[in-house]
Amino acid sequence: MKVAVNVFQTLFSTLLAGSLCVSAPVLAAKKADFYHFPPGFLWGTATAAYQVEGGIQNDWSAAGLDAGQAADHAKRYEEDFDTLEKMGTPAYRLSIEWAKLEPEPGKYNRQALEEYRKMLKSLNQRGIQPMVTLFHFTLPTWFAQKGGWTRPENIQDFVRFCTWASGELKDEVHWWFTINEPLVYAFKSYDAGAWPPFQKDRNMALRVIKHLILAHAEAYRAVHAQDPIAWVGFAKNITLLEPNVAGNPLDQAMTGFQSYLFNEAFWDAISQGELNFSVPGVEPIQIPYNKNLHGSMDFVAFNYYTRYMITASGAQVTRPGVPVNELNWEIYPEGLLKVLRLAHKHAKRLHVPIIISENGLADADDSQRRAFLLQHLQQIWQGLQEGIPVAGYLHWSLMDNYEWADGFAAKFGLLDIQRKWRPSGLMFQEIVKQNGFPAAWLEQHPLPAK
Ligand code: IFM
Repeated sequence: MKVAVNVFQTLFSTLLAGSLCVSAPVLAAKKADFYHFPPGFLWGTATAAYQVEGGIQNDWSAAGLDAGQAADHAKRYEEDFDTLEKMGTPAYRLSIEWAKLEPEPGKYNRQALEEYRKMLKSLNQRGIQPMVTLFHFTLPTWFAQKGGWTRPENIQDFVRFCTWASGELKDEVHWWFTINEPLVYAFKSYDAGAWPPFQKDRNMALRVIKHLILAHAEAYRAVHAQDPIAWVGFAKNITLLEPNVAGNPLDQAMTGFQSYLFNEAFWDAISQGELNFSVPGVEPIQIPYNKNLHGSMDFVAFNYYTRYMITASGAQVTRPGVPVNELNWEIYPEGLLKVLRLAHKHAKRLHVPIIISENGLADADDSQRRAFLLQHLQQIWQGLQEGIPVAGYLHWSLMDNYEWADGFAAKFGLLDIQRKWRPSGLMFQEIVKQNGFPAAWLEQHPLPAK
């Protein structure tokens, strides 16, 4: 394991050295015959426990959003890891289910722990680096019942869990993500009322964001206390937000505000160690300087899926006629490069590398996924040419799974739920093998309209 970490450190040093030589100016898009990625690039796929494992009881199942057997991964993980080995990906991002591991406050389920240890060992034995998320949208019911993330005093429960889990699993895991997509979670659960606990209270959503920032900082320190050389970060969803009418100052102002709140505030809080966010009409988020928060990320990780256009009223819209996936999310590969440049601003402050911790689309008949993959990878390659230190790309997802409130209808897998490889899965395997792809593939796989 330590060897793998050192290899990675070398890759980072090389990437970071490159990023210092090529400073911020945006270079003209380059053309290549073959899009080569750097040696040691971390290719991988990503999943989350509740979406794939099956048989989990937590706040979602208690609320009637039961994933049931999900993708049955708890029973089929060896077969799934055989698939990962065939795919040749050196990394795999998964989550461990807090509700399973700590069914009652402070009482840990050793059997569940040993099962995860077996899974993680199996990945390591295959030479696949596990990257483990500690909170990926789902909670133990006892934690949800005591107010979840709405109460600052509950943060300590999460920190206790992180201390225990990272201490127990530190021989198998060197990559930790404290939290997945904190802003998506806060707004879906407390503003849109679409996810448990189905509240519609914007001030509460902002309070939850504040508590998640503080929880991340404490969890980051807790994991480092167990394993000082671990890589610890969190996965931020970055949806590119742009003014609906480019020259309209009201659209621009609203975009600036939303973009700061949704995309940058969390990163800023970490790189500055404090946050003062206030706009009229909603509760401010105020975090005075906190040394545990300051610098609490060893890599900048983001999940990129789509872009929304912002109107003066704050609506997030998709322009008619643009290519979309089955969930009506715009397919906008150029947005990935824009987001990489934004992430680079924050990564540079802390001198850390960047990982694309999720990217993918819902595409049941796999007619768009190959073009999507190639076009997004081309943008990453361009970012690398600009000196942006991108260390890895994790595709969401390995196999079709439970897509939250959309259930099983949205199919994000490189494999389907029966584990049949889709053509895009085979293409990803080839890309990983060649550590890149011929430019001709881009022409051979144009993006079809849906
Ligand atoms: O399925 C989700 C995942 O849990 C978090 N990121 C976005 C994915 C697709 O919606």
